[in-house]
Amino acid sequence: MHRVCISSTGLYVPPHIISNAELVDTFNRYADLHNTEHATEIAAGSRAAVPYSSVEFIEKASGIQQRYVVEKSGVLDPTRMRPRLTPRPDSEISLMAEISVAAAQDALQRAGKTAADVDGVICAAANMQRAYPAMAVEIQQALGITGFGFDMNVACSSATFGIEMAVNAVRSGSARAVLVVNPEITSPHLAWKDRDCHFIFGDVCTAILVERQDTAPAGAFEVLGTKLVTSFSNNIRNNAGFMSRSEDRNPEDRDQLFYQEGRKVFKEVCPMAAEHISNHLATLDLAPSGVRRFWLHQANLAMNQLIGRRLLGRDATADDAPVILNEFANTASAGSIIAFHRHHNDIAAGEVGVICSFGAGYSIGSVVLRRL
Ligand code: CO8
Repeated sequence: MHRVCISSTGLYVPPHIISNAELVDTFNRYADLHNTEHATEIAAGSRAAVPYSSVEFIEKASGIQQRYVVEKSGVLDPTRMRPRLTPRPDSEISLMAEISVAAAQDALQRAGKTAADVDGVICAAANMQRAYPAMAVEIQQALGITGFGFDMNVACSSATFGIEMAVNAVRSGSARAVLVVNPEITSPHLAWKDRDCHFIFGDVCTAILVERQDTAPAGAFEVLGTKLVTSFSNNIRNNAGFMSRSEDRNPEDRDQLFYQEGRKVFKEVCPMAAEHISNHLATLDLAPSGVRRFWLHQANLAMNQLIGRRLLGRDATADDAPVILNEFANTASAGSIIAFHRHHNDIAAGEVGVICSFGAGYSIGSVVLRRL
């Protein structure tokens, strides 16, 4: 059995920013169009009017100030409200693979490694662009990696679950190093016309290089342990799938996009996540008070504050649990990895940190790290 490290991470940030002000302006223009078009039914009570969204609500309820997206003009067109993506021929690299390669190359370069040092690619994300061939195999080929690739989806916990798979492969010796990539292109399946959730998500891609400790660069983070748990819930769901066509579904049907019971998620997931982290640390003879930093999933600022308080018995500072969702919004499984990517340089040798994801499933994954 080998000791295993996270050697480096990589980040791809999409080129377009949508501010809350731009988002709300589009939404409210859409509401006006909708309410004018359906004025008679609304007056008769047979259809509900669409109420205005507000920047103040979004910032207070979530802490999100902006989001990055792969395409902006379609999202901000009140007659469309979804990105305008151009189909690519099979001979061209697909969009998910393209952004994965960018993040993976960033991670490789930061660790001083090349494709020849890596034996596997796991593409772990909340959505895959196509059914097959696996995205990971295309990414593997584009990077020039000899070995294997496979896809996995555990929604917002995809990255941490992917890390566990990579750690197991490296620990057992079936791979020297594995790249876990998280291309989270959330904008095509977000319900931009739903006021309750139109502000929540953003696009991004992260990559994590998991490798044997004896080949890892100085300053790598040893993986002390990983712990995963799932518990079925309908409170975060998306019913789009390969049977939708045979069910004669319209891609715009509300259940073919992201939907949730946000309040219930908040109430149920926060205690689960805090307990999960404490239990995981206890199995390693560690306590939350001994953790230098928590890199938490980034869905909602108040959620992270509540989890921080439950863990530490006091308010967590930005140094205890850094926040990136103000800039990126919820980027599904990439959020905790962006927090780690942006906020790990000041961790001293010997200090311990925890990456933790939580989300649809429900699914929770934690990775306890010690800096070498
Ligand atoms: N503008 C103004 N008012 C609004 C708006 C808005 N945009 N939206 C709602 N309101 C109103 C509501 O109508 C309500 O009014 P009233 O009190 O009169 O009924 C009031 O504001 C309060 O609404 P809520 O109770 O819904 O507000 P909350 O305080 O609960 O905040 C949140 C809503 C921010 C959604 C919050 O509940 C939350 O963040 N919950 C946790 C959600 C979460 O973490 N979900 C995880 C999902 S991600 C995941 O698991 C991965 C999925 C895969 C990726 C999918 C990519 C698309």
